[in-house]
Order: sequence, then structure tokens, then C-alpha cells
Amino acid sequence: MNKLLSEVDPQIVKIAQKDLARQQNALMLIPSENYASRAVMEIQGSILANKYAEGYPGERYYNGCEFMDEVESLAIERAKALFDVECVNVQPHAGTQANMAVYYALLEPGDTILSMSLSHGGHLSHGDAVNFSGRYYNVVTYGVNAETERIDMDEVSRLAQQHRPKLIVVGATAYPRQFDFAEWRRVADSIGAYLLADIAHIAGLVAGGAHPSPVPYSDVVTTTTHKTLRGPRGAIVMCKAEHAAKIDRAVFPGLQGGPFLHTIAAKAVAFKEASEPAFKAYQAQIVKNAAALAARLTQNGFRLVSGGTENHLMLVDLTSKYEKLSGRQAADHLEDAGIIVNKNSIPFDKRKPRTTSGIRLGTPMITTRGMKEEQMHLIADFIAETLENRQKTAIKRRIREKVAELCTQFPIYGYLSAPKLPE
Ligand code: DSN
Repeated sequence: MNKLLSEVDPQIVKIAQKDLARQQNALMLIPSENYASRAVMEIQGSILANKYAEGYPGERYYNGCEFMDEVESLAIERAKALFDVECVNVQPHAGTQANMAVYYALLEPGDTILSMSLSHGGHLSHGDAVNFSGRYYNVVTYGVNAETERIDMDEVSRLAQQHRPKLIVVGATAYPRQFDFAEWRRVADSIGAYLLADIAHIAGLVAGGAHPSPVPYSDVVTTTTHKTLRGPRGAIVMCKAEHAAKIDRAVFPGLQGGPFLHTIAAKAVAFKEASEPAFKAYQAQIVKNAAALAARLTQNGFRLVSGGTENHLMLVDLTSKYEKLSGRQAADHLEDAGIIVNKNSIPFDKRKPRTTSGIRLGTPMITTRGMKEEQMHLIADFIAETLENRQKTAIKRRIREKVAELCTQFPIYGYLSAPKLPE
């Protein structure tokens, strides 16, 4: 009972140490990931994991919830202040569960949703055919304009008038441009639809003032807490007061049982961290770094979808340089060089989602490490050199060494001993 993890289970410790070395010695460019702070991880791995607390503060189905109430109320109050929103439910376990709760609260099966298609940068839970949302609702999708590769609001408006959705979803996982939420509200109001903004990717930017907030314009806003927001894995639902009772009932008892109070406590810590001035500076640097990375990749001959980025991510159209190189192959070659990205469809992609013609890159993790524009230039050059020499193992190994050297200058988790590359 009181033994250390290293005594109880050296096997699992070894695996975690190997991943610590991976996280330290490689460049993490997946835009939906981040390094949670030590404080967030400390409370998430705490005794708060031991308690059942079905229900909400003051109305639990278990006794002994006095301190759970304190934790959850604090998380709610901090999220309300951070996003300047009327009501927050902090219990959703993940982003899909948060979106599920919104649909469950506001829609009936068969109702129409208008959302961004996954192939143009949306999300599975926005109504994709393979997801529950595509199965239970009538989904109409918008995409980006073929020429500008930006969302065309006239087209969104036309689709809204034609299909009269009950809910419009604005939000994406692979869209490098800002959203004009006031314009989305105008379209929703023109047909009396609810507006859901899923800001999972940009929540940190919104909290830090690096992207306009959807809160004044949306009925409901969902977000995960572990991406640019840099908290624990989880999600929240924010809404206007008029929807709060329905959202709460949808989360519990509608879709979930016991809340994860250890994670909710970690969310509270993350909201506190996000309300500090350093977080604002961090978010501004994420955006500056993304712009620098995008500009240098362009100088290296890569075409970026929509021509660049205004947020934390970018989509590289590999066909602009290497007709035969798929996103999947490119991501594997980059991993050989210690650069972790993910394959991603580009709008109007001729390849399948498992292969793709693009890769998606983001700057939240390398910015957390303290990297700035100078390092973005180096990283863009590493990417270009790796893909140019993708069949040359020795060159990829040399780049991997340079990547590890760069990473050594920007250590993650200073309190842990510097890990070595695994053999
Ligand atoms: N998996 C997230 C992303 O990578 O964008 C979305 O859920």
C-alpha cells in the first residue's frame, strides 16, 4: 500500500521513462498536444482520485463529498472568470463527451446539424459518418473554398437557409485561420439555430487573448483542456445560463457517471495558470512561432493550405513539392529524424485519410519548451532536409542528432533528471 511505484512496478516505470526520453529528445509538433505542468500532474495523480461524487456540488449521490464540492466549485468559478462565461460544466471526460452532451441537451435524434466536414478540417464528433454523431443526427457539412482554402461564409449561409439546421457547429482540428464568431452568430440567427463553438484547439489562444472569443456569440462553447490550454486530459462545456440545467443533466446522469475529481482539480490548476500574465505571453509566442515556422517552410518550397497560418497550426500540402510522397510516409520519415508530426488530409485530398497528402504541424509544445522564432527557422530547415533526403538513413540519423542537441537546450520538466536516448 505505501510502496513507491518503482518498487511495485518497475516495468511500467521503465516504459514511462522511455516516453519521457522520447518527449525530451524529439520535437513534438502535433498541434493538439502539450506538456502539462508539474502542478497539473501532481494533483491529477493525487488522493482526489479516490472519491465517487456523482451529482454536482451540494447535490451528490454519495456522502463525504464536502471537499469534492470545494474542488469542483473552484474549477467552475475559475473557468467562468477565465473565459468570461455565464455557466460551466467541468465534468466531461473528453472533447467528444462534451460535444455529445450538447447534442443530447439541445437536439432530438434526427435533427439537422450543420458542421465542417472532417476531410476539410472538422472533427469526428461534429457528425462524421463513422461517429455516433453522424449516426443519430442528420448532418450537413460545409468545407473550405477551393481557391482560398478558407471557410466561405456565403456558402455556410446558403447551406443554413437550404437545410435549416437546429444547430450550427463552428470549430475545427486542422484549420489555420481565425473564426469570425460574430458572423457565425448572424448566420445562426437568420434561421433561429443554436450556435456551438468547439474551441478545443484554440482554447488557450482564446484564454490568452491571441484569438477572438466565441463566448459573446455562442449558445454553447466546448473545449478540451489539454491542448493549447495546457491542462489535464479532459473537457468542459460553457454556456449561457438559459442552457445550463439541460447541459448539466446531459453530462450527468445523461451520459456520464462519477466525475473524475482528480482531473477536475487539475483543470482548476490549469485555469489558474492560464489566468496569469505568463500564459498570455505564451499564447502570443505560440502564434508568432507558427507564423515563423510557416514562413520558413514556404521559403523551403512547401505550399501551406490557405497560404499560411493565423493560429497555432499549419497544414503542409506535400504535393506542392513531392507528388509521390504521402503524408503518412512523410510523418514516418520525420519521426526517423526525431520530428513528430501527424499525417492529415488537405482540402480536396485525392488520397485516403489513412494515407493523406498533407502533414499537420503546430507550435504549442515547442513553445512550452521556450523555443522562439530562431528555433522555428532551424526546425523548418530540419523538416525540409529530412524530406529531401528521406531515403538516406545516415542523413536522417545526423538530423536526429542535431534535433536532440537542440532539445537539450530546451529541457522539459527541469525537475526530472535529463533522460538519455533509449538504445
Ligand atoms: N485528436 C484531436 C486532434 O488531434 O486534433 C482531435 O480530437
